[in-house]
Amino acid sequence: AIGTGAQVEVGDPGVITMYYQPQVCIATGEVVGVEALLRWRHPRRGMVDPEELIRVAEQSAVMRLLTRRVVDDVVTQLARWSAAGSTLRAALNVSVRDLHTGEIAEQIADRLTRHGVRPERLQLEITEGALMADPRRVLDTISKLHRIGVAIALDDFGTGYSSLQHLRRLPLSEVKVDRSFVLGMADDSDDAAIVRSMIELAGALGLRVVAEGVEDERTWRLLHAAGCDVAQGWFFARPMPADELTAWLARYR
Ligand code: G
Ligand code: G
Ligand code: NA
Ligand code: MN
Repeated sequence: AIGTGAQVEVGDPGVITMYYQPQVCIATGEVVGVEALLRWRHPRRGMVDPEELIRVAEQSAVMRLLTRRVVDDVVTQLARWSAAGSTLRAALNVSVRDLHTGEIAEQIADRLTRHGVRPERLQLEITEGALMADPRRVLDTISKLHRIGVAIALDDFGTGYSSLQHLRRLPLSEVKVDRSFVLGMADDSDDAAIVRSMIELAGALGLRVVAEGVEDERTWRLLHAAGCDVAQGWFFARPMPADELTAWLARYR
């Protein structure tokens, strides 16, 4: 019972933190934003793949708590960057189930107001899988966020349940070309052709295009030539804790 001092031995659960990976404007070389990525450092297992953590969390109420924590951390971080004079934007990932209720929209609105962060500085990355599960409710939640000014990005574009309908029906500002295509484009002319078509299509629809998984200069040059807007990948930096990012930004250029 509570108050007896007895505790269930669950072991050290480790630490969950947010890492941030820079996104670079291809035309100017400027850092325009960051993607927030969850990291779980386990005392015995080391860094656990976030996909594994999320897969497990999604089967229970833990995902809801995890997402609340991510929103809190990212908005708090945006407020800190603002206070330091930075206009950096941050994107966060949400899982399918997070979008099935309006709760996340309310939480985000509340945190932005509380921290005095402008909604335009925040972006939500959603995957097409989320849209398949319950398109109406997901669209409802996304529209709520869009109305308050939060930007929406379609993540992993080109994989899974890709439908060009999503590009039309959703209030998107950005598509992220899946890294599987970007990783291949320097060596595989099919991948390069697919990436170029995606850039052209998104551009024609007025959407910003981000290429993720940019690992080398050749890929960067190909994206530049193709008119891609933003690049993200190890060529610039790996995801890192906020304090390391501050130091990295100071060194960059
Ligand atoms: O960070 P990579 O480093 O390994 O991320 C692996 C996967 O985990 C990606 O598909 C990414 O979208 C997902 N992911 C990372 N951080 C978060 C998060 O905070 N929330 C959710 N829902 N997914 C995340
Ligand atoms: O949300 P999404 O699945 O798009 O998550 C981005 C994933 O891509 C994260 O797991 C991140 O660690 C990973 N990533 C970021 N940059 C690179 C890169 O240059 N190469 C590879 N292979 N992975 C990357
Ligand atoms: Na993402
Ligand atoms: Mn992605």
